[in-house]
Amino acid sequence: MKLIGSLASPFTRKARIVLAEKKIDYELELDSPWDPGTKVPERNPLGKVPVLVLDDGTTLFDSRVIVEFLDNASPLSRLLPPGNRERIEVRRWEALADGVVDAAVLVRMERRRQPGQQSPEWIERQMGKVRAGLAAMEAELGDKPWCTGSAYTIADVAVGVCLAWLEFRFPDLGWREAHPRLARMLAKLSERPSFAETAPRD
Ligand SMILES: N[C@@H](CCC(=O)N[C@@H](CS)C(=O)NCC(=O)O)C(=O)O
Repeated sequence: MKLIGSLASPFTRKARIVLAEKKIDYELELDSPWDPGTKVPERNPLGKVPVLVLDDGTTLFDSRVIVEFLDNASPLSRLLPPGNRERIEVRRWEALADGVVDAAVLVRMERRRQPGQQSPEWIERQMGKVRAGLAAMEAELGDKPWCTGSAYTIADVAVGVCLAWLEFRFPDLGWREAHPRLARMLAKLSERPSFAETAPRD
């Protein structure tokens, strides 16, 4: 199978980490949807990465669909628990972490516009979501080793990707001081080969 995405994309990284954790062979095709010559819209009508292309040509998106497919494709290192309540708790964490990234991406895009065209209100609205999401993750993590307890799941992958990407794109945010538990968790995650090998870069 082939994964299409960019090395800077947090959602592509989520899929790459899952592929590494589950030891699934794949080809990585680099394509940024922001490049003028991008072929991403031919694979995903939404023009977003990641896209997973299966051997029969089927295209899968978005990252949550890809993660679920991959988790079921191999029994190794299950990242989604089978029980309904447990699985939904994990997916809720993933939605929270992905939502923080979505809001931060909107801030980044707004800041790329001409200064006179930027909306400070819009930026502040999205930054409010980033701050509220981080606060919720810090509180809900508590003293647990992983997001939902003792098992490492896609929740931890999504939170780690979110935190590392904020550090990559918003180095002045300074989230670590107010979120020491999240900071400890990112340090622990960064030691995993799946994270170390996929650190975001341009
Ligand atoms: N919900 C999607 C979000 C994917 C997404 O926003 N990808 C970004 C790169 S990180 C993208 O391709 N943006 C291009 C665009 O919005 O046109 C997922 O989980 O895969």
